Amino acid sequence: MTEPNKQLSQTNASTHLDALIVGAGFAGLYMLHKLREQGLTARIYEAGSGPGGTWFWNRYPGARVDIESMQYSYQFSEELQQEWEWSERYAPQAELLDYINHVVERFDLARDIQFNTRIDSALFDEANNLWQVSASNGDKLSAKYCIMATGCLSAANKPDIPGLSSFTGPVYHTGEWPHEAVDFTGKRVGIIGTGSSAIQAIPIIAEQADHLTVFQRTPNFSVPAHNKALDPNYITDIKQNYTALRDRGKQGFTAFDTQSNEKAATEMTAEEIKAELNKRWQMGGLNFYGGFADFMVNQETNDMIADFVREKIAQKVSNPETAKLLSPKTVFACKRLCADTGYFETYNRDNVTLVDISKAGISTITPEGLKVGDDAYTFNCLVFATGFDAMTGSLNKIDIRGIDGKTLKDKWAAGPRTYLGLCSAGFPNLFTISGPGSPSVFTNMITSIEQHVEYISDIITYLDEHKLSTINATEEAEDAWVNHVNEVADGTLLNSCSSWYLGANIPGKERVFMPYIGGFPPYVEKCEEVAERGYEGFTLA
Ligand code: NA7
Repeated sequence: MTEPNKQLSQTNASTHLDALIVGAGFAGLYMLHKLREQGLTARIYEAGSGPGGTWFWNRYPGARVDIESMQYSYQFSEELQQEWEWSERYAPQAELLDYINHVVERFDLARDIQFNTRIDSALFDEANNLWQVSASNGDKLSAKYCIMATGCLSAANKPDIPGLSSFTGPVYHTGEWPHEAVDFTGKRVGIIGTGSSAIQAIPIIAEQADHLTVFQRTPNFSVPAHNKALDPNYITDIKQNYTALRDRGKQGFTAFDTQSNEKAATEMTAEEIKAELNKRWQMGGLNFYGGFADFMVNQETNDMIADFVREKIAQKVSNPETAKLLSPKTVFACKRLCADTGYFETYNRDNVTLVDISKAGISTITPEGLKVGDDAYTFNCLVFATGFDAMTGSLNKIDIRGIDGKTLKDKWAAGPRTYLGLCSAGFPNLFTISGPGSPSVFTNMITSIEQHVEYISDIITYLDEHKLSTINATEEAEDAWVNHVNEVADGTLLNSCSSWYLGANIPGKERVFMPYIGGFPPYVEKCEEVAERGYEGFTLA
């Protein structure tokens, strides 16, 4: 370990750190704070010009979190959770960014963050047990630990459609939205994609634009968010009992409190089922997941929920043909459930057109629009709401080489392989926060991030206390974990469609269910068991 609390005043060539952290989102920021508390030298490298990760980049109209703000926040600091005031049930992007900036200031984090700089490569130096790292600004660093806090949904998916460069108007991607407000007033807009981002953006763009054309490949299930201003009494009540809410959250499958019904639909009467569906629809948002314990594994239950949502869509959309096109045919929640504000109703507007591209596909982008088969559509602005190369995209952009110079990208060519979503065999002292193979996107990300950060921090303390240099997952433990992750996914209905969970949205990407879908509590239990057994499944040297 280097000198305790030694701070790096500025970046320079050949800096040595105890830990290098990549990414200044929720994960990287808490990791930095935690390691500093341990007396380690740590520094974040961040590609963006500010902190925030997802909430720094996704500034599209309507961007907001789909987990209730009172739960989608850090819980490591009681003072922080008491002092921060959320204004809405689901915080909008700007407020989330304010919160993140407040955290940065409160814990004095900015002095150890290098913004506007990408990490290009991280090579494990076996002779010295150090990571040798190069950054886009020319910095060369060595670090004992390399911590990838690169996010699950941070590498934008930009489909390579012929003719794109010929388009004469502005082109936007929801995940890389400009910092200045984009005004669509009087414009004709085309938007590709109907996932969560599009479902949030479409109602707002439709209100501004002269005309909006939505190009849909696959319709998505969406339930009303029922967003609203938060009642101060409600906030006070939660703050007085915050620990209880957080505990309930951590005991739940998704690591947030959905007031879940523990019963499977098969254990309920027809009246109880009807009442539960109506109750969940009224609650709105991702609380909908908490309705029936068996919705991911029982086809009949899943069909019944799917039919209920399809009926709601039919009631909301006046044109039956449009309603049919907007009705998903897949398993309910096979793609991540969306939470909307007036999404389906937007298609009742005269200035909105839905175009089905599931059969013909977009053949070419033209200077004034695009073509689907032989049909031409014209617009002045084009929005890609086409999502992300999830879970592995950002890691694969970095040249990461472990023992014997093997690259992580090659190792993961047939799908990511990790032990607990934290480490990959052959890459000692390299950690991924909420990496593939961890519950991550199936949970409240902030709670999962905190669990990972604290776990990594404990590992580092353990290594220091036992005067050990490296921790490396064994191939056997990794194989067993990968098999377990696959088995759990295979036992559900969720690998039946082309979702980003499977990497199926990216041409050429291996189809492997990437997140761990066994639930937050069993995952934490497994991590604790591993630690109690002296980090079973890892080689400590
Ligand atoms: P998503 O959910 O991956 O949605 C992307 C959308 O873009 C989806 O409708 C895709 O259709 C569509 N898409 C992607 N590539 C193409 C091409 N090449 N042509 C036409 N349409 C395409 O991304 P979001 O940003 O909305 O949300 C990501 C997550 O962020 C979300 O799940 C929440 O967790 C928050 P497809 O379904 O692949 O047919």
